Amino acid sequence: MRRKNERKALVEHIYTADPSAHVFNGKIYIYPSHDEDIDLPEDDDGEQYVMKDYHILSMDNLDSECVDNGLALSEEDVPWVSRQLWAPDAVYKNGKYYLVFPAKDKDDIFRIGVAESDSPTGPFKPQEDFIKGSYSVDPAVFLDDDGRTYCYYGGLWGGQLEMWQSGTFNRDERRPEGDEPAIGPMFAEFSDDMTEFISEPKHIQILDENGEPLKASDEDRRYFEGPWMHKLNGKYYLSYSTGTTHYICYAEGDRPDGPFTYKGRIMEPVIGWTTHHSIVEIDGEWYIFYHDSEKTGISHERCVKYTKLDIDENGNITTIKPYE
Ligand code: FUB
Repeated sequence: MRRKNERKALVEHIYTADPSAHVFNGKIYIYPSHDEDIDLPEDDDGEQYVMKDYHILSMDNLDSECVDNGLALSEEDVPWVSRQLWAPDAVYKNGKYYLVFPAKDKDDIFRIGVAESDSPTGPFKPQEDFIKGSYSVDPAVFLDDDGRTYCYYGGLWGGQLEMWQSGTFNRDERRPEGDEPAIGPMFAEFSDDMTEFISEPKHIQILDENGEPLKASDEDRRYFEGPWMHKLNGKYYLSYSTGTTHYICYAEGDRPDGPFTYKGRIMEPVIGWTTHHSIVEIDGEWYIFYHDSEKTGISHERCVKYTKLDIDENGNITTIKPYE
């Protein structure tokens, strides 16, 4: 039986995407991007994703009305930002809520910043500068059982991840091809006060069934953007978008920093170019929050939805066909 709000747009008065869902104090909070209603062509560099601020959504439970809690952070509030506030996430630590978000700096390079608040819905006060050593997009924050906090991040093409292969930013860097290993997502550990990375950021390896790194040509399985981490029965599950082939896939590992072994597909393509999700346990059941462009047919005008996930005791996830 479907829940009242299942597979429906949670709000329609603004466009929302890239939902990072969490339960804080028994209530559901969703940290999405806020898509602008703007007439721009599709472009591989993502210029049409012109997001200027964040609004946090909340629900008392999965069947209740989804509330837009208003402006939480705006690009003008952040000293280092020039434009494009893309997919954020949030974590509750030390009695504070931290919003972790990517945006382009004054040199038009994507960086990752942190803003804090006493409330899960903001307003959030940004740190003066981006996290030293951070780059690219789509930070997902994972608070492990031992209190350590990790950041998974990175996105190809418009997200600029491949432009850092040499260790410095190079807009013309060639992309790996064919049998070359695919570029994995980034991993770093946050300091306890969430102001910096205390480990050297490193690429995570996603391996195939033979223990070999996934290849660049394996577009049905290799990482593109939108990482998420969930933990079940002591195992770590990294899920992500394959970008060009539009799947959400997952891989399993024994440690938070991998390596991870590819396990399967979580979701078939949604309407729209991008697919981006989060996975959260609510009242003992697992749910995936995701977005699509069913309402508009326009890739950069998206709506956030959720649906239930079937996960067995071995962590296997049944693939979702979003329109069946
Ligand atoms: O929303 C802008 C970008 O589109 C995100 O950073 C990607 O994950 C994709 O959803």
